Amino acid sequence: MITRRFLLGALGVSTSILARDRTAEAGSPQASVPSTGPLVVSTWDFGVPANQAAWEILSSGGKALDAVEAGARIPEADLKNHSVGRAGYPDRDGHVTLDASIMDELGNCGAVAAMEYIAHPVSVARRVMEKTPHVLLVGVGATQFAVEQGFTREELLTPEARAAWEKWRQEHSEYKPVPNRENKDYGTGVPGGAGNHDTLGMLALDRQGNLAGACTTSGMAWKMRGRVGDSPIIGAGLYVDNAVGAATSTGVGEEVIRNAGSFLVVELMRQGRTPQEACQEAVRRILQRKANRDRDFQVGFLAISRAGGIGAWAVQKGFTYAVCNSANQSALHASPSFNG
Ligand code: SD4
Repeated sequence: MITRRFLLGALGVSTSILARDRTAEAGSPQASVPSTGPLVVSTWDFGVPANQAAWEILSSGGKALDAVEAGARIPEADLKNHSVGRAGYPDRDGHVTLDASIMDELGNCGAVAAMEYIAHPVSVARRVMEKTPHVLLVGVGATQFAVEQGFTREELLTPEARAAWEKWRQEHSEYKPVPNRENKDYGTGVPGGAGNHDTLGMLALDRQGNLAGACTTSGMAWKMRGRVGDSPIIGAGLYVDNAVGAATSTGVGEEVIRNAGSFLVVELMRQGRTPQEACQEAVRRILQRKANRDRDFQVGFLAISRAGGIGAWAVQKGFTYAVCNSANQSALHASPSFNG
């Protein structure tokens, strides 16, 4: 079992950072320059190369917002990654539909959901934020907006993803109305785990002391057509408050949406919890609502405070997250969890 002390030690988080975190709720909305220096964290192992792309911007004094967009574009372009961007696994009808969100230090945010044919949803989300009066564009409207903005319209279903979908169809000739239950993780056997579908959630703190976050995914593999998870929902899959901290999530999005997960994590930090305590409590709330029913799913939260503290917690073991700062650009950590 990974103890709190072990995790903090592994992260190099000092008790003075924790002490500062506990006073976060008293903080003003103005950013304070972090004594920890810039920092970027991401969900899952593919967060390591994503962090490194973000780090190129952060380490040269760039903005957290630019860093998280650049970082999220790495798994979006990775043909081996079947859970984010191009080459993502399709829905049950064979369509690759992408979700993404982005949020900056001022509370500006943008998102796209169930968007087809555009390989970099995080960048379209940023355009929604910067070029429209809206927060969220969906489906054909999102694709239309992206094309108007100069993004290339292209097929995102790769031969490998198509083959995996066809295999799934053969094995599931009768459609079952609870698609998440079909998405068993190959390692732990739970929906939302690391085996076949993950999400990149990325949070950054820049040299100016400003926070930003991004979240990008192709959602649950073989989902119902039109299904949208937590990742493009501000407050569910992503939330940033420059006075407090930032949070993101991965796993079964329905469970996160029901509990406004990332907003909850940030609010708990505002009340004085450390990032890790806040993530743990948010997972506990999700499980509490489930009572003793249907607890065989994965949800993981990752959070940073404005002081540079880091925390994570998950329902099941197996959730990993990448941490990148001036000391180490390729660290990967195992999140503590309730179940093992
Ligand atoms: C979703 N949260 O669409 C995403 C999927 C995911 O691990 O993160 N799976 O619900």
